[in-house]
Amino acid sequence: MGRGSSKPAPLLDKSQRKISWRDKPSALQSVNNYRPQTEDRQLRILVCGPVGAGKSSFINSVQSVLRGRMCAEALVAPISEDCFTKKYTTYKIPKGKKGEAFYPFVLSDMMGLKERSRRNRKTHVKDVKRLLKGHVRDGYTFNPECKISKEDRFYNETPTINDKVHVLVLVIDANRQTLMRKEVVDMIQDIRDEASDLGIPQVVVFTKIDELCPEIKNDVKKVYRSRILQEKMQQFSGTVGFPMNCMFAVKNYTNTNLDNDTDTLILNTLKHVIDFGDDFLNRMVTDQEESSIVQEDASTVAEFHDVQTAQCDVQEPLP
Ligand SMILES: Nc1nc2c(ncn2[C@@H]2O[C@H](COP(=O)(O)OP(=O)(O)OP(=O)(O)O)[C@@H](O)[C@H]2O)c(=O)[nH]1
Ligand SMILES: [Mg+2]
Repeated sequence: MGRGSSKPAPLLDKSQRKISWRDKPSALQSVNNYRPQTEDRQLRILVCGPVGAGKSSFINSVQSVLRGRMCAEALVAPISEDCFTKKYTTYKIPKGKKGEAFYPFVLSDMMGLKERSRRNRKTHVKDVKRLLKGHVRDGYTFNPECKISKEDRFYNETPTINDKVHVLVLVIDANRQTLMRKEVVDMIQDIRDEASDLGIPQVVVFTKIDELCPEIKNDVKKVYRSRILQEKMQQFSGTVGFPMNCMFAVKNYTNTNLDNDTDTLILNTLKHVIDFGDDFLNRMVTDQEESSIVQEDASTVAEFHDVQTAQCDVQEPLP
């Protein structure tokens, strides 16, 4: 608190998160070292959230950090554009210079949530539900008027574990979260409920923190010391019922050059997202393996039963 002033200081004494700002190489290394427990498995991160919150920019930022150069594969809205992303698109990130291999996680981008009619909102939530279960193929264009039908060529009747979503990232504009319309908050809660029913972990990523206060704009390392950001997170946590330890903040790359601190913050967030998703992916794989063992056991019992019945059929009648 400043002397003689009732206004609280913009910075908290202590950072609310531990981030090794000087150790970007080990943050990068830990993302580079990530491998799902089972080979051929791919971790799917679904990036969801209100229109214009910075979803596509977040995907580009993650790509930029991992590739060490600015990437703009996911098209980003010019400031005035509303609902810019309309297609469900999954981004793979090449690993290594020659692009021969990819990271074992993908980021899926989708149309933003906005305050439409009640019917349109319900449609959107139904689409997200199908996305979470892996029923929507890449390239699907969202239609607010009707959910994807089972006859649609982008409908996937038999999703594999890799098609399903393993972690849901809710991207929220830190400057607008309190202005979010009730309809959008309701949609977020409905989507959360769907994800929770499926056991999918959820993470919130606050964006545009550089516009939130001059302290962060001047030095992104102050992010978790910013009083206003902490307040925003707490408000959001209260409104939407999100635990604080599942909430993170990033400054997306817009038109700036890459810098170590912004990279470190994005990597730190990404690592948490991967960890949450990986726990769920492993659980899914274990459940699937167990259910296939149960199925195998059941068919072994059935085969044994068939053999016994056949043996009984050929037994000589007792004298
Ligand atoms: N200053 C600042 N601007 C950002 C940040 N993230 C995104 N933006 C800007 O916000 C605008 C919207 O970004 P997008 O990434 O297109 O947002 P979106 O959520 O994908 O938008 P829709 O696809 O329309 O739902 C763009 O003009 C971005 O440059 C950020 O962290 N800081
Ligand atoms: Mg977008």
